[in-house]
Amino acid sequence: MKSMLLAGFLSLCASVALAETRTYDLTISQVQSTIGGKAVPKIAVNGSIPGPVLRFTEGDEAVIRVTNALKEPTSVHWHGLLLPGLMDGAPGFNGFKGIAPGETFTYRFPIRQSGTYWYHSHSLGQEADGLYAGIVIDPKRPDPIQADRDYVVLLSDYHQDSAARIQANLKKSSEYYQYKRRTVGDLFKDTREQGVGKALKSAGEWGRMRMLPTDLSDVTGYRFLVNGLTTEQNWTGLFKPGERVRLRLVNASAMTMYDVRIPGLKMTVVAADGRPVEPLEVDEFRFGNAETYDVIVTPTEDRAYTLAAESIDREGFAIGNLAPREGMKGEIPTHRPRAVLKMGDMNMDVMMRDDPNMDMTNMDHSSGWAETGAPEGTVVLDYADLKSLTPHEDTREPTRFIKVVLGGNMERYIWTINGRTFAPEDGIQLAYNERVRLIYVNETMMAHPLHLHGMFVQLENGQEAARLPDKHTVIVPPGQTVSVLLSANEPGDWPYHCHLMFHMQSGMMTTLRVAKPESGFVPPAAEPQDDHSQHGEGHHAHH
Ligand SMILES: [Cu+2]
Repeated sequence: MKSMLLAGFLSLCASVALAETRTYDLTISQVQSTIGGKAVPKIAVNGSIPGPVLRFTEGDEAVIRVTNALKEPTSVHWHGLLLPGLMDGAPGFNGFKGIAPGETFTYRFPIRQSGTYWYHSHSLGQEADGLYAGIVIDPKRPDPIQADRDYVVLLSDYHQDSAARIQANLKKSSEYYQYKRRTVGDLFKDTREQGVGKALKSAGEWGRMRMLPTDLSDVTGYRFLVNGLTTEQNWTGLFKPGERVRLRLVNASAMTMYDVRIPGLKMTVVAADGRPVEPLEVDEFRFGNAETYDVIVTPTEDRAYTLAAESIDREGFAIGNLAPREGMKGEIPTHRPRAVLKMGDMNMDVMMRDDPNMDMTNMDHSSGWAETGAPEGTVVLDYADLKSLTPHEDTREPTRFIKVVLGGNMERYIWTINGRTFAPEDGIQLAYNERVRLIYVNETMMAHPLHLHGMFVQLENGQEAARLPDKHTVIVPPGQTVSVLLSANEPGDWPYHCHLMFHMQSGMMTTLRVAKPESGFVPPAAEPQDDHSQHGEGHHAHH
């Protein structure tokens, strides 16, 4: 017995000795940025926007010393990483108080995973003002994804207005940045095309939802950057024809989703949110805020290929290049038409609840949001196609079903979860290791990328239970219902929020609490599956 204990102790020492400590020093400071032409104050990490890419190997001990050179508190959150709550870096959660001006906070945690992730501030509007960068973690074992070149491609949206100013403007009027909103003229045009009853009905419905039919985005005026560079500054990933190039795409934008394509190249998606998936060949994909995708491309010609990420409101492109030599530029694609939201983007259940006699049989139930404008024959990545490369160990049936209702009031620019804006005392309480189904019901006409800290959820996308894709951020399309499974195996108080910066700041955030194993917390008795109609195929039901 004693010798077994000793052997165990020695092997523990050996594994500790093998783990390498990777230390980084990051200083957060204000800089004058001239990206938009005129100098405006922005927030940088070690003087740059984005900050330095942090690299680790699975099994490393991460030591990251963050010094705050701002005049306000700051924080750094490691997006998608599995770690102890205190190290997650969200002020007000798990005893983390933020980093006061002049202070240094040392983050220290073991690296338990591999893949593409990123980090950003979780204080005030600092993330939108520039505090973001990539994280790359190599697997301990040889990487199943082999490539000749490996680039982080981080997309961000850059505004002349500070985050504080944008937030104040939206509070004044949610339409402050809406230059392309629907007008009365549009309504009369619809009336001619659709008949009076139908057009008025849809205008009335939109009015009651306090949403505008063109709510693809609520902030405009952005310049879109690739690794901090404008289109003119031309970020370039070099290749030799025939090489396999791995692109680690990170959407670090505050308020922008994109349709991403590289005309002339197929993209093979090999990882989503850092987790390997069965390789999938696509022409383009829709990219939600805070998501990451790893793709492999194999350019064979001796020419520049344009990496084009078009904002879904068609305001602009983030443009980069893959090229055999520096200074080459591919063609910039023309903009696709801006989609207009339709009846199918409204939550039918809410409408039926409000007006059970409403006849919806003659209405157009298609979704404007889903219309990418891609030419016919284009293969667009569908969430339903994502399949985990490795099987999950935990495939238990969930014993509880919890609704997470996303709501909003555009008149007051308030965004809610389960009818409430963020309050520290609210939240969802789970027992340790409980298996639950979270049912996301989007009652608004905007898509919300919902992010859970500290754990991955498994997206119920129709794949077999063991192969559901892991996600840290899930786009919930307008008016639709999406369900995910969660094994609550990371104790802590985890922020759970929309990753559109100004939605989170306007209330669309709550806490998901996972009890400690020793707490003895017992979850409420398993509920009957009364919400069955709400999950799985819920969003196909009306098509
Ligand atoms: Cu949102």
